[in-house]
Amino acid sequence: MPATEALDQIVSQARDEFARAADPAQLEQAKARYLGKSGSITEQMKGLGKVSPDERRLLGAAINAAKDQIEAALAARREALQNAALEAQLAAEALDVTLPGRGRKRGGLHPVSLTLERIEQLFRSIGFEVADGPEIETDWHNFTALNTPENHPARSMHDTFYLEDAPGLLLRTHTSPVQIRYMQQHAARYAHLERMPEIRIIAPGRVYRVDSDATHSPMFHQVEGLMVGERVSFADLKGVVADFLRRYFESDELKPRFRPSFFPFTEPSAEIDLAFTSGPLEGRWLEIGGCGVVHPNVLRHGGIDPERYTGFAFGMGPDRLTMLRYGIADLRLFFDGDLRFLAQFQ
Ligand code: 2U9
Repeated sequence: MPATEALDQIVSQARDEFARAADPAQLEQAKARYLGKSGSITEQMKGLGKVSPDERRLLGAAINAAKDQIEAALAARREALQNAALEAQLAAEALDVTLPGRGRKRGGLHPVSLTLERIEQLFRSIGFEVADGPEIETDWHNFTALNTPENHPARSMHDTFYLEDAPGLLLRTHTSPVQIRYMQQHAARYAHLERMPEIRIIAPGRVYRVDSDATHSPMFHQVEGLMVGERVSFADLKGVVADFLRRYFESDELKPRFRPSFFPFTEPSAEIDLAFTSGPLEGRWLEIGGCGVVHPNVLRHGGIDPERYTGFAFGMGPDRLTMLRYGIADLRLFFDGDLRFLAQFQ
């Protein structure tokens, strides 16, 4: 075969192979077979030494022309593969810039948080401080200090969540232990004074009981109040609670009722009921909470002399207060986390 024909064949073979290369790696391998150290073109070059000078000039020019053609084909295929890769990447990462944005919705407070803030504000305005404490409590702070006897049903596993691996610890069943801790600190802090300043606090927060249905959740909220001082009486309690309810419901059209009851930590004790004298809830008595004069044993556990100081305490359910204020029938709506419900309070 004449040398130029052989070169034409090599060029057309190279073009075919480059076209078949599906990716840059395959293309580089094909290139080596023609332009590499022992590639076809290189082999042709080596043969030049064996021919006469005249022939060498002609053949050399022909080989160089073939090499140029192969290099051009290689460059064209390289560019084609690069373009294809770019197209594929663009297709895979395609963005529809005409889609509407997702936006960023404004968050808001949970309805029960709104109620707690409102309660705190109302009590601050009459000189009460807001106190808090741990949700994991000792049996002593939650029950013993509150005059709750060893055999009281509230202490049973059916009513209280106990910590399995920590004897003596439980999830607080009321916020009362906050008041015990506060009394102890307050009594110690002012022990040097002739007379202890009055205690006026509320303790809002989460509490836990083994209970779950339409009106009970294993976690719910409580706000308790405590006032201790010389000559603090049940009359003060009635005034503070009645005033709070009128301001909370923004209505003078309501009647609070103090119905005799029993709690281990207060004596005497009362349930707080409420009736509206107008509006959709008119005439029905609603249970709002409990209250009483702090039991002498409880004051003693708080480090306070019950011969000298007296106090009142009350407890209310902010979940219940929120339901009444907004007319909500099912407590579980508060804890399901459904934004369609929760967003209505913003
Ligand atoms: C101390 C002393 C006494 C707080 C009180 C109640 C009555 C009461 C309920 C309200 C709604 C529980 O969450 S609820 O179901 N609370 O009935 N709470 S007297 O008495 C105290 C608190 C602290 C040191």
